[in-house]
Parts: sequence; structure tokens; C-alpha cells
Amino acid sequence: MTNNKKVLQFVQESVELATPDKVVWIDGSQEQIDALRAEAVSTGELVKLNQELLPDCYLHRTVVNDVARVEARTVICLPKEEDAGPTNIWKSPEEGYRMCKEIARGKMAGRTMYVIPYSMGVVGSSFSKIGIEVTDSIYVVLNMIIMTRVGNMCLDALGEDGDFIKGFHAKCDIDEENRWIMHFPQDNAIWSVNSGYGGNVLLGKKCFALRIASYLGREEGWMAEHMLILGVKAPDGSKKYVAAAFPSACGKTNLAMLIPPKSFLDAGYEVECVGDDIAWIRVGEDGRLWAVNPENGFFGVAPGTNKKSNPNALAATQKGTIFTDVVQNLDNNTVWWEGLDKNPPEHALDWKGNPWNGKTSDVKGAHPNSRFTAPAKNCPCVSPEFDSKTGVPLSAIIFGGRRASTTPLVYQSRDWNHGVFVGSIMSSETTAAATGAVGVLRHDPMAMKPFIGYHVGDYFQHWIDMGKKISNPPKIFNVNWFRQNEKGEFLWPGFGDNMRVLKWILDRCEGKVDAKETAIGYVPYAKDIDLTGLDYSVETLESILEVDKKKWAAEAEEITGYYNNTIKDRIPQELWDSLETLKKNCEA
Ligand code: OXD
Ligand code: MN
Repeated sequence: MTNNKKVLQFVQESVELATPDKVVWIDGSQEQIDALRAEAVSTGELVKLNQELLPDCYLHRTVVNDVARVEARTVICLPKEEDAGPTNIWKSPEEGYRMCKEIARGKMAGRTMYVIPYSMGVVGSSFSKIGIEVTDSIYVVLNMIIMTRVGNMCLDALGEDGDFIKGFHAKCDIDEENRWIMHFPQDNAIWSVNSGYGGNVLLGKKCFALRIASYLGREEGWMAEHMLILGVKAPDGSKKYVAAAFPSACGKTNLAMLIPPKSFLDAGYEVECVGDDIAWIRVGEDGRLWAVNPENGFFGVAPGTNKKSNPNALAATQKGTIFTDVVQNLDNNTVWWEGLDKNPPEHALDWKGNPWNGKTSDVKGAHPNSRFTAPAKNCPCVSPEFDSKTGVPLSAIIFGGRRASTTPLVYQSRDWNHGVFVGSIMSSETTAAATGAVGVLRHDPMAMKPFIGYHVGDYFQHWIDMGKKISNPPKIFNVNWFRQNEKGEFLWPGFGDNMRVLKWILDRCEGKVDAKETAIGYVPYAKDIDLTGLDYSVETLESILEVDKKKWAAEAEEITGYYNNTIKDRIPQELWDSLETLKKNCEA
């Protein structure tokens, strides 16, 4: 175990509060994993799937009221309300602890408390940080073992005195009225009660690696971002890395594992996946930004994942994977979800566990936010740099949202500060990853709205300040794969064809290609997007590259309202300056 007094004290306090019958320390060994799987199967927490077709794969069904992140119950507890800012729910630390403790008191009686020592990032890397999560859920333990690096090496790395992020999770009664995900950035502590859904309970992920880490990053001079990281290998063997921020369920996993179109493959291009959701980014000695993926697995959205949209993700789910809230095919004891193929099973159970016939039913079988938790190493295109302790150098940062109109397929910011502005004005249609209405356009700066652990204005300032420390900054771009025509049809094929846009982005980084200066930044000339092998008209491409000044003037007004009325204060002057420039450019 450990002789780290702080760890022992945290576990002791958790035991005293929640009064479990038993405490089990997780060492990450195969025997322990096997025993936990067997126990979870015996209680129905997990369903063992067909082990020939899907070795070591299991299915879990959450309680029906507990299928997504709960932003209205996700809280940043800081002494002053103004420091949590307008994008967060706030409570004082005293109130937050009081509420969580009252709810969790005695709630593990008759249950086992598992103590999970885990690392975000490769143990021993200067990027990585250790967490300890206590939980009464085997599902959480088994997911954390896939999503993070779990085991005694984390306790060893802490030694006698090392600090760690404390995570307390208790399922309690899965009562939505008393569900809270609370963060105490000043104490490096997270409390999660009354939920069993991944985004609320795998505390290494959104809670630690984004909310707490963004707070730490500001204090310590680095960045924690909601970004995928991918590498592009060019025909000459050189590699360039990009990080890209998209809101939840907007295709980060698909972009991160993209298979280039045939003409690019034939020419020798390859894409390698370093991460699909989170990037921790530091300034390297060479003045560039270097990024690691602190996770060890993918917690991906299942619906829509198929052989065409993301064969690499699908391959990653074929062993050692936990599926959550998907359809169980009773004919062969495998899984299915909408968009997997055109052959839904007739004899099946839906995500709630009710009999479901995919041929006749007019309701969906899988929950729209159903997930797979798959080991990153399963992914055929995982980067050889996946376990690098130093990370990968970023040539470009890409922002992107789901916008039916206005935002072109791709544009490049004029410089770092303008790029920060471009990230700050991101908006996107909401998805099923969080509870609430789907398809509503909302501001989601840097795709971090639900994940910034402090005031959003200070977060923008941190981006501006970081820019001053980077002598060789990545270029910043914005993409929009989701432009639609009047009939609501998507105008860009997306998926593998996004490689065509990536290529333009990398060519821009190398100064290889010209661009058109517009009111919002640099936009490609249609001729410079390589359409080889794609049956796609140049007119359509031109239409989605168009920058409509009238629409952008209206957008600028809307952004002014957002800055003034929602964020209100702490917005860096540099962003106001970019907004003014945008307005002027739209008038010209
Ligand atoms: C996720 C999310 O699960 O953003 O990655 O909700
Ligand atoms: Mn995410």
C-alpha cells in the first residue's frame, strides 16, 4: 500500500464519513480486475458479452435518470462567487463540503469502498499528476483502469509526502435531486454524489483533467484543454501535430482517428491519434507548445460510430471495452447502436434493458449519449508518441463548433491574440453529452464552457498571457464541418475528407500556400483544398468558404452582447480589440 500520510488520512476520513463495510485498494493487477468483473457480473452491474466475438468486453446500463453530465449540478466551490465566474455554478467551499458530506454520510454501509491510485499522464513525466479516487462502484474502478494509469506505481510516485488530487465518489441513491459534482480547486478536491454516469464519476476525466487542471494550469503556467491531439505523417516521413477543441459529441474522436482519403493514403499520408478529448499543454524549451494526452483510453460516443465514420474507434472497441447504455443483441450477445450498421437486431434489449426489436421499433435502442470505454492501445492508429513523457510539439490549434451557417469550413486567425478571440467566440449546438435540450446554439468558448474551473474572463487572460511566453506559437484555426443548405443537408462530407482541410492547415503552418484575407481572418482559395478523388463541386466548396459580412456583422453584435451581458467583466483588452477589428472589417 502506502505510507503517504496524506493518502492514508484521506482514505481514513472517507471511511469515517461513508462507513463502508470493507476497503479494497486497487493495484491494477489482472487477478483483481478478473475478480471485480466476476463480482459485477454476479450482481448485474455488468453483463458479460460474447467473449469470442468481443473478448473481455462488458455492458453496463446506467439508471435511466443518469445518462449524461449534469451541468446545472456541477459546481465550482471557491471562497468568492465572482472567482467562479458566469459560466459556473458556485457554492462556497464550506457549503459545498457540508452538502456533499451530509448526502454521503453512512452511504457506503454494506458496501465496499475501493481506493484507486491513478495517474493522469505517464508516471514520471513532468506533465503528469496523481489522483486518488475513492468510490463504491466497481463500474467506476473498471472504467478508471481503462481511462487512466492505475496501480501501485502511482503510490510509489507519491512517496511519503507527495500531493495528489482527492476524489470522493459515492453512488448513494442515484437521486437526481441530490446529485452534485463539486470541485474545490484550492484543495485539489472533487466530490461526486448520487451519479454513476462516466462524465460525473470518472473523476480523473472532466473533473480533474479539465476543471481542477485548468485551475492548476493557470497557477503553474500551463494549459488543460478540451482538445484531441493528432499527428499527420507526410509522404517525406516528417510529422506535424495539431490539437483541436470541439464541444462534446461534435466529432473529436472521429477527427483524432481519421483515415485519409485514398489519394492521400496513396501519396503516403498517415494520421496518428495521440488523444481524443483532453490535452495538457506546456511551453517547451524550444519556445513551442508541447502537448500530452493525460488519459489512457477513449470514453467515446457510440451512436454514429461505424466502419465508415470511424473504423479505428470501432476496432478499438473489439476487446477489453465497457459499453454503456447501448443495445444488447440477444442473438449473439454483442452490442448495437444507431448508426453502427443498417441491420438492427430483432431480438434485443434496449439501453434500459427492455425487450426491443430494431426492425419494428420506432424508438431508439441505444441512448444518444451511450458510450464505449476502450483502451487507447487498442486503436490501430494510436501514435508511437502516445506514451511520450515530453509530449508532441503543436504546429496548429484548431477550434470548431457545430454551426449550420455563418462560420466557413475553415479560416485562420491573424495571430495568437486573434486566435484567442476566435476561440472565445465559439458557439455550437448542444448535444446529448449533457442533460438538457439538444440542438440549441450556445456559446462554448474553446469548447471549455462546462470545464473551466474558474472565471472564464481570467481563463481568456491566461490564454493571452501564455501567448507572451511562446516564442514559436502554433497557428490558430477555426473549422466548421457542419454547414447546411436550406434543406438542412450537410454541405461538407466530413470524416476522412476532413484530411483535405487538415492538409491546407498544415500547408499554412509551413507557409506553403496563400490565403484570402477576409473580415474574419485568412480563408483558403477553393483551388487550394485538394479535392482529388472526391465527387464534390468547386461551387459548393466556394459557398462554404464564403464569409458573409452581413452575417458576421450580426455575429459581432451578438458577441458584444455575450461579452457585455454574460461574461460581463475580466475580458482582456486584446479580445475587445479583436472584436472592434471584426466590426470595422464587416463595415468596410
Ligand atoms: C465527454 C464529454 O465525455 O465531453 O468527453 O462529455
Ligand atoms: Mn469531451
